[in-house]
Amino acid sequence: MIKPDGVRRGLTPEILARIARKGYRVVGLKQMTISRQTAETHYGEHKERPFFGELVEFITGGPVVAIALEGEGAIAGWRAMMGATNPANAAPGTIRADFATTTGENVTHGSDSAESAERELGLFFAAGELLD
Ligand code: DAT
Ligand code: MG
Repeated sequence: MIKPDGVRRGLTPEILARIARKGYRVVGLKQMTISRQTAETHYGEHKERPFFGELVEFITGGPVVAIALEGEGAIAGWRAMMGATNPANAAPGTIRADFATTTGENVTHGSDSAESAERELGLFFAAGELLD
């Protein structure tokens, strides 16, 4: 997902270009504004954390671009392309190192496991919106 800061800053084409260069196939793509309820479900694992309220405000605060990627090792590979959660710790050349300065607004999201990917794809896409 391209988060609201990335969309607002016009980074969508740059990020899609990186995905294309890497070779992942885009099987779903849509710009959308996430409801509060969907955001709270999406980030449910963090609901006891002190930053949860801010996180939900941020992610619902403007349109995001939800992207369903397909490819060998795409889950770990996309997380590697994003870099560490805190941009200060992200390796040079990663999206978060190149485009972000704060953990709270770190430009992109990526599912962290097959189970999360399945759950998150279900939150953001209806079955008919994904290519076979
Ligand atoms: P990731 O997005 O790398 O999977 P995460 O699941 O630990 O990281 O956290 C989800 C998001 O929550 C993260 O992208 C930004 C925000 N976040 C995490 N830790 C934070 C912190 N200490 N302060 C503020 N926001 C934080
Ligand atoms: Mg996470």
